[in-house]
Amino acid sequence: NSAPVTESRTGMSFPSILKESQRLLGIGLRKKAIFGLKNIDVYAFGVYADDGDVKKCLAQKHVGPSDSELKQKEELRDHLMENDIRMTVRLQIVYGRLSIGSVRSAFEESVGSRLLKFGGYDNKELLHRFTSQFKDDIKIPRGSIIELSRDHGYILHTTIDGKEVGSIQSKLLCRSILDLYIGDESFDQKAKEDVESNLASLLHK
Ligand code: DAO
Ligand code: DAO
Ligand code: DAO
Repeated sequence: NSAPVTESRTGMSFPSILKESQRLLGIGLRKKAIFGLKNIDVYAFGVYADDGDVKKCLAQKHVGPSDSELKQKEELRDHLMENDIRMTVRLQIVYGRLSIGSVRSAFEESVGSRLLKFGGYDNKELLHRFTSQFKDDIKIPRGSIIELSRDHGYILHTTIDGKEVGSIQSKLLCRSILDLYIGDESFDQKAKEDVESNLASLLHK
């Protein structure tokens, strides 16, 4: 079935198939506390993976039959994040007043914490050099669509409203970005659980 799926809290609608072969596996919501007071809904996100790549990869994956169902699901999710599977995280902006400065600092904080977690990589200067490329004149009003796509060879492509703004080859960066959305401390537990259930059902097909 190919009907779009709506994120219930924001009403943002996600196509069930992207780039012809990437299937929607989970959706979630990124919130942010501002001034330690109020939680704003920043964007809704959808996580996609290439069907063929996933099937090939799951076919090679041996899940311990004696492991609990939960453990099996976690293993599948880890496997998805670690391997050379084409994936996309699609962000649909909800908060209409994002400044590029706040995007830079959120990026440095969230992505920075994961680079440290997976790479032991704590180069603030480099991160800052990277985010300084987010030009002040970029506009991301409500409804803007940012896609972060991992291509074969661990190349991360970033597009805003369909226009490529950059690409970088780094397994560590791809892993770090995916961890924000479907890792153990995902922005939204529901997205992570959706992905686990969908992978498990693909495995048992
Ligand atoms: O602009 O003052 C403000 C508050 C908004 C903070 C939101 C930060 C979240 C940014 C991540 C966006 C990535 C597209
Ligand atoms: O929500 O903290 C977060 C992570 C946001 C990652 C978004 C990357 C956006 C990169 C393009 C921005 C260009 C202004
Ligand atoms: O991938 O093994 C590697 C090398 C590490 C490169 C990390 C680059 C991170 C720099 C910040 C970029 C944020 C997009």
